[in-house]
Amino acid sequence: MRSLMMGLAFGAALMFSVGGAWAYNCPVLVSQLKAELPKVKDQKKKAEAEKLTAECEKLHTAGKHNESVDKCVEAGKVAGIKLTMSEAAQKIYDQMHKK
Ligand SMILES: [Cu+2]
Repeated sequence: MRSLMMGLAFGAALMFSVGGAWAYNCPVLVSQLKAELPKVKDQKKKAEAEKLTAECEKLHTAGKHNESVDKCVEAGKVAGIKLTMSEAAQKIYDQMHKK
């Protein structure tokens, strides 16, 4: 019983810390996009990526970090911007998207 409680407490702590790192990742991606977007020459791609970046920010504010990161990654792909995530965030992202 005691070990189960410890396990639960540990699990909750782990989830919290990972969730924290994950949530923190959206603003990191948004700032990377915003720094690179002005350099995008293709106006159509730029506009599309700007729209996706705005959605990413909105979703992050709404607490939907999974969807938010997805939008940012999509924006990066559209605009050809290489985004870098923290190692922890990259792991979660890979896990979410492995089939
Ligand atoms: Cu977020």
